[in-house]
Amino acid sequence: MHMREVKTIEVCTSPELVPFYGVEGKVVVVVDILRATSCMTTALAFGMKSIIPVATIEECRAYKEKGYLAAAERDGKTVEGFDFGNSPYTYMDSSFKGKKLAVTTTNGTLAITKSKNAHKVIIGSFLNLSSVTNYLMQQDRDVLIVCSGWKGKLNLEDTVFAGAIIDIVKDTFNTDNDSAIAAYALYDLVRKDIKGFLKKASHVKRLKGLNIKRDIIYCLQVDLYNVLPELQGDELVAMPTQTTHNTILRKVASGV
Ligand code: 3SL
Repeated sequence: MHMREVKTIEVCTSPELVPFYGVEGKVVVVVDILRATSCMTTALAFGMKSIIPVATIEECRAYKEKGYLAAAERDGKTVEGFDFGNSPYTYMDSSFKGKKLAVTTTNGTLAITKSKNAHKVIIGSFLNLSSVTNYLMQQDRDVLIVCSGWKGKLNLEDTVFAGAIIDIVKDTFNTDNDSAIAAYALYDLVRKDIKGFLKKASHVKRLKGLNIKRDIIYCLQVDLYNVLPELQGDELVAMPTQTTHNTILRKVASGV
């Protein structure tokens, strides 16, 4: 009898490296803890109907001109001419229920568009960690975690989060990918004080410089939402999720 080989999990530390991994046939988890994927998770949790991630400001402006809600961020700031930037607090508002949002961000939406040929693209953040890991453990595909990083470079917060995913799913996946091994080792090293460790992160310093401290604290909370954003065509929508695994929740929350 032919047995399927054990599923593999890899970590790609920058959108620029996606072509070296390839996404075809895989489940890709796109991660931009600060703040794009945390923001998307929040918006869908609060009832936004769908989110259209686009790589460029021009594409986003075209959606705005067609009457969509549109959010654009570059270097942490709201782009002139747009109503919204990239703060999750913007979307904690029931008036967005049933609406469609187009969004472009410095790194996160680029990571999504570069991953779009995958079997599935889902969106991961600490805010929906268990929804993501429950899904990964139940499906039968190899997984690539695509970290958005910062302008082509690795960042600490996405790498630590990739390690947190691996910590939970490691019994159902194999990996011989050095980035995945490194992400898990980093997570394991800092798991007891992730917030303290991430004070060193360049983007934490950048956001603090812009006086955006409350977003950082918010985005590092674990499992606020049982929501699984998935890319369907050009739009991210919330998929039904499995029941949350409370033991896993407690274990990870104590480290964050
Ligand atoms: O790069 C991105 O996609 C953003 O998340 C960056 S920021 O947190 O909005 O500055």
